[in-house]
Amino acid sequence: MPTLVHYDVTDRVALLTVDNPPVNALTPALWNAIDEAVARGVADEAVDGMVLIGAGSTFIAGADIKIFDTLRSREQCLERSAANHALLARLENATKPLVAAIHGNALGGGLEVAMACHFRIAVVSAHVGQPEVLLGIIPGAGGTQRLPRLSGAAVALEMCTGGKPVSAPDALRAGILDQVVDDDLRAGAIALVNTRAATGQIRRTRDIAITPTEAAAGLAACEKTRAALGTASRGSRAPFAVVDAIEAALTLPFDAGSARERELSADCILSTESKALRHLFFAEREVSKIPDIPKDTPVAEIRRAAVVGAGTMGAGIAMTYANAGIPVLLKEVDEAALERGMATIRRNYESSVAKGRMTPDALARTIARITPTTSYDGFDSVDVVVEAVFENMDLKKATFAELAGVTRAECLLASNSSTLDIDELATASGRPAQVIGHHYFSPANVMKLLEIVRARATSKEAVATSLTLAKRLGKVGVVVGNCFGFVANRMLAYYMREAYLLLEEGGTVPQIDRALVEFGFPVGPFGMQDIAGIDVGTRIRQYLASLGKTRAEGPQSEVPDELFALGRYGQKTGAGWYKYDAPGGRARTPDPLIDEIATRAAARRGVTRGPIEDADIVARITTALANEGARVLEEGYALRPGDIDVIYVYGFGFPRWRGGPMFYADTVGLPVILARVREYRERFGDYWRPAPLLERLVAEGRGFYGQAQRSA
Ligand code: 3H9
Repeated sequence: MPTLVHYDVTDRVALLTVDNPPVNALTPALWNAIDEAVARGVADEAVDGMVLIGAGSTFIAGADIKIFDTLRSREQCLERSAANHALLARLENATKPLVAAIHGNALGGGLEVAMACHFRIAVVSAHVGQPEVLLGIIPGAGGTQRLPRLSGAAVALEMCTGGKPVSAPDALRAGILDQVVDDDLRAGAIALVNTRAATGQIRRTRDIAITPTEAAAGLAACEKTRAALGTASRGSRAPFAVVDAIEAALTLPFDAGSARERELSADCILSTESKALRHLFFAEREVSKIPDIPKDTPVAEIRRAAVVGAGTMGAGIAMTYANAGIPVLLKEVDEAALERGMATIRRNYESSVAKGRMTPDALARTIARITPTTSYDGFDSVDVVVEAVFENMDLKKATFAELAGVTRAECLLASNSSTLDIDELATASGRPAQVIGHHYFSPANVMKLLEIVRARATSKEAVATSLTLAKRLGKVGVVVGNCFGFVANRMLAYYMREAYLLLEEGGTVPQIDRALVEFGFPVGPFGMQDIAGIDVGTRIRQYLASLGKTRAEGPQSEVPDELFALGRYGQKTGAGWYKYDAPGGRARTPDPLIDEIATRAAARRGVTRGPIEDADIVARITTALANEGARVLEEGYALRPGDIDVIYVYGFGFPRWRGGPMFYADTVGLPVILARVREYRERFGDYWRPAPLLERLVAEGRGFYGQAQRSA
């Protein structure tokens, strides 16, 4: 068994060094080891005080998140948190000064342990936080009771409901820390123990009194936070539980408040919301692990980049590189197109400055990293080129052939295509090992998803480089296979097919959008398409039709093509699925014309329109996603169900707290999903074919994540 807490005595101070790589997460064994080390320090006559410090890159980053899966009942949760509370009370009751020395992060249970110590010192670069709410839980080891006593209720509410860590200097100002040092943390902590030990000082956070005035202000802050959460945290329960627990800190003695925290915490741990968020925590980290690409695969350094095409996507991609500090050439065919692209970029940055998100200096520095050009000059010194020209195979092939001639042999050649075959582009380049898809989502400088499309001949180095680059660009890179639409848009075609058909069957645009927004999407399918542009989808449909193909099996609604024919492309033309106050405007109103068009389209297909329940809308759309997701998985275009979940959460705003379309399907139950697919097949036709993987999992009584599934 490795030693989880090392015990060394220096200058009559016991250094208790937590050593549980990679992030010193609190497992039950580590909790016990800390308990024992503190007890040893108290009993050690050669010791006047103790420092709790972390080995490696961080203090304690919180409870081991995997542990929550082992807690199956309320009783188990209550028992575990009562044990943790008791342990922290023992630390706090230590009769010699105990100092937490923080570097890296003190998060969740890590900050809770630190707050049970008598004093806290940190290096200036450290951060402290209570991010539990991002996992659908609340601080469950006294954080909701100790933090308001140190920082006041307002700061505690902000930290615990938002989950964002605060810097050491801010934490010092808020009273969470007692001292911040520039460098030698260990020496600073030992000195702090010695001064406190010399004067016999011990400060127990639990004993800090909350005055009636502070309590009244805190209760008002609780009400205000609840009201703000009412609109901001749709469907998410944990932030409200946090407020309830902090309210208990303000109104009850410490032990009673702690008991309330334990109850609220237990309910959250067992919630589906928390299971979904915990699943995503690990799924997001799993996406960068590719089974046949070892960790030590060489990764090219990206010092300079180029983007070809300064349309909406190209401009956004250039901004992404510039924001990450990477100089980027932005190429267009002529000065006019280039100037349009640069104007978009300038407008975007200026709007960030106007909103206070960027300083004018930063704007100047960042935009200076983008060099507009109409030639390939300088392409021989870039490490990556992203092709973002018009979605046309011949044009893209010609571009790749040119790029191979003007770049160095090792330069990565990435295509931002959302639909075209990357293998064809790879062949056209004559350098297939370097060719890969980098599929950004609009707006490219904002959306965090990057689909990394691995074509037949793409080298392992190109994939590994792309994953590392994605992180540097602030994106979540997910490696997918080279099928039509890749993973995100291939599944989206089924989502949109159902949205159009539901409209023809009698749903309305505002109703379908509202049902999906109430489910948790930030925007419904029609609102989303009005933003992206109805013309984009129609052009892809037309291109496919010319090849004798369709995006999704089943009936192709003619309604979107009719809107296209009317010049209703969405927000940009002032009308699409909705009417807008002006071209480019956002204030929208429903348009009765859509119902007329849908009624005619339904009549042509012999569909009788009638009322549809919101629940049926959600069921149809989420079932379509899960069924197609199962096919994508079985065909190997996504490596794991979690990859699909991450794609949908980051690419399309699938509600995080539902875990993504595959996790959500498991929570509904795959037998229920399969029964729906079969029912839809009866009602609508054979295009509703159950995915073989779905049928097999149901037959085996398993879910996408391997767990047992209840029967329908
Ligand atoms: C809590 O504390 C509840 C308490 O209130 C109640 C207590 C009873 N557990 O992110 P990285 C793994 S809830 C298990 O890539 P970075 C992670 O999976 C917890 N594993 O590194 C990865 O593994 P792998 C509250 C964890 O440098 C590896 O460590 N705390 C945990 O980009 C490296 O992680 C949090 O929510 C964990 N707690 O970022 C903090 N943390 O290499 C969660 C990390 O196999 N953690 N791992 O893929 C983080 O925010 C980031 O990991 C951190 C480092 C900022 C610390």
